[in-house]
Amino acid sequence: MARKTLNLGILAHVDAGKTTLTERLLYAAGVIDEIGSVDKGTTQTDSLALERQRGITIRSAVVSFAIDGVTVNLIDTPGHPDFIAEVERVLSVLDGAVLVVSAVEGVQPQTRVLMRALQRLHVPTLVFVNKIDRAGAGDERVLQAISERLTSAIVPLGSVRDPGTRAAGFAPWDPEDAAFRAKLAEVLADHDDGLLAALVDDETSVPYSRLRADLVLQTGQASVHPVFFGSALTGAGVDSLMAGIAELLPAAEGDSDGPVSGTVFKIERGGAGEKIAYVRMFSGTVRTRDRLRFGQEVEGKVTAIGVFDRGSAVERAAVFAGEIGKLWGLGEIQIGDRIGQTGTATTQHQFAPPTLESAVVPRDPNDKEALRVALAQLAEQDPLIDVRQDDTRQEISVSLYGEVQTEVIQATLADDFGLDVSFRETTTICIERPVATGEAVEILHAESNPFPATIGLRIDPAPIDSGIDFRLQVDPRTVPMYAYKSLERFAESMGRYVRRALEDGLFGWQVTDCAVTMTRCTYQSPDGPPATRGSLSTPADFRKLTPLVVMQALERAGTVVCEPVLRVRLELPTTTIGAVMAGLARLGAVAQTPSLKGELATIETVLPAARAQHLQRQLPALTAGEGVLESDFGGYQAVSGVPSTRRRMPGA
Ligand SMILES: Nc1nc2c(ncn2[C@@H]2O[C@H](COP(=O)(O)OP(=O)(O)OP(=O)(O)O)[C@@H](O)[C@H]2O)c(=O)[nH]1
Ligand SMILES: [Mg+2]
Repeated sequence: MARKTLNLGILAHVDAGKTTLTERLLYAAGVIDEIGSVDKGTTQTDSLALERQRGITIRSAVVSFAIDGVTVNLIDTPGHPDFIAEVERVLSVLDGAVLVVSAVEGVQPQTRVLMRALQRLHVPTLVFVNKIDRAGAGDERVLQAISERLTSAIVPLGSVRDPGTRAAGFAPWDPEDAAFRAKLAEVLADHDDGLLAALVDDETSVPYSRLRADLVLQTGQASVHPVFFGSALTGAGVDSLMAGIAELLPAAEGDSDGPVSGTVFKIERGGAGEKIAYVRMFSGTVRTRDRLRFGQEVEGKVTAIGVFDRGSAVERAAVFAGEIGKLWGLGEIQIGDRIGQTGTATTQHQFAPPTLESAVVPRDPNDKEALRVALAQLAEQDPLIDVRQDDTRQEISVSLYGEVQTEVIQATLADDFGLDVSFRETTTICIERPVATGEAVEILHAESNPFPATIGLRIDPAPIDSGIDFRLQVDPRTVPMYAYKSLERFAESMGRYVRRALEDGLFGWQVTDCAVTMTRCTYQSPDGPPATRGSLSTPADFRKLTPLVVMQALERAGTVVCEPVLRVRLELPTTTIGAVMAGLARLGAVAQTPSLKGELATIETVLPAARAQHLQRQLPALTAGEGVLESDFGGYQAVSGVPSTRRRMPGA
């Protein structure tokens, strides 16, 4: 029997109603008999104690339901920007998404960030305009905002009655409705020349069945986004959305007999502290007792499998292509690992990285080791917190997105690990970019070289956002093949050593946006060239020598420290333009000329992340409480003045 699975993400700005909608969908599908509430802490997907206390989602959670013979694995994600990494980890495993927009608040900053990511990855996406029951709910106004600020390739599939009241409802358009058909045809024709030609010929000649089939096709290609309206609270419109999910989003196609391939997108610990890996299978079948390869040449044996089926995961003997499985027994597995093959999935980040860091200090100094272990476990679930040990200060620091995440880490350490900690003041995480070309070499047997190997490296500046590119430019005969087996393995290992060395630049920051070329290589062996004296060169020698050469090359290249900046968009009453422009000038921001629309002005500017926070705090005073600030990660810009060095001062 062919299994059909749809892995569906629910994404939105914080509080738009994702978890409530998830609950509604489970109820509509008959998985639960009673609808839980976020406010009472009784939903299926906000299952962590902290989520229930705070009424917000912190971790992505999977639940499933069946509809028209398709198993839908629904992934409820957090909307708070501090937890954007949770969304990032699931993006690569989705077959489709529902983007929830509040009918009251409309398109919000995070809505845009998420939609852009979904579009970049071509994830078929339906839009659900939620909360039509709430006072102030709009329909046309929200459609207008979606079309202007998210995408114009939208087709509302129905209309709202009595918005803003408990009786608010949604009715799908009648296929015979001429205005609906015209709108549908118009949007579809944008991506379908055949349809366009047929329409130009005779608009009425295209049967509705063809338009609908085209809608399914183009939704599946993520070129058109059907829009539904409803209320997760009252249930209005939820049946239409359910039907839309089944009809319009493409279920996974994967070959269960093919080679094993899957991606690990979530790690959690079970009741006994055992590691559980959530894997989305793209191809092949994994059975209990199978030995799997993953990560950097690691192997493990699967001891148990859970597969999502009508609600939560149930124990099964195998997980097939297309499905999401929970795997037990793989002690060393990490988020981002691909199973069935080695190497991690391409880590093309879709969202901004954390831009803050802070030292975590246990109140009881004797808890240092316990804290290290606890943070290592949290980092399994969220690698971006990037736990670092600062040896000079004897402190541990983590990367952070913001205050809410800091509070959550603090509470988790207290609740789950019994550790009472405080965070030092957060500081901005900068990066370093090389400014020129720098080259260095350490020669085998040279006085300055403590290791039996020759390594020559050249570092060149590379385009912004290109990351680190490593390549070999050496005679293959000079490569210690006996130790690395193949040229590819050598290149892969050297690339890894180089990347590790570049984590700490001249000012202590991650070095990026550079091309590193290995220009010289020699090894020492009893037989091969250049067989002379001493011991065999080992991989450890190449690994240890690399950072020395990298640092020398980097010193010659020089680096510039760059800080994270935000693109800021301010909306304010025209009467306050003068005050706001003066405020921006005080923060050293160069603002574009305000654009005016009636009583409202929009000002756009770019500000260092730290200063954007000041602006946010001053805005109410500058605009009589009327100003709205939206910000977006704008990459990194060279700091003006004295470059900051990563804090390594003696302990405070
Ligand atoms: N009136 C009304 N309230 C809603 C609706 N959907 C959700 N809410 C309320 O909005 C609040 C947020 O709902 P959640 O479901 O937690 O929103 P969320 O998108 O999951 O939030 P995060 O996961 O924290 O980003 C809760 O108080 C819900 O009761 C709706 O359709 N109508
Ligand atoms: Mg939620």
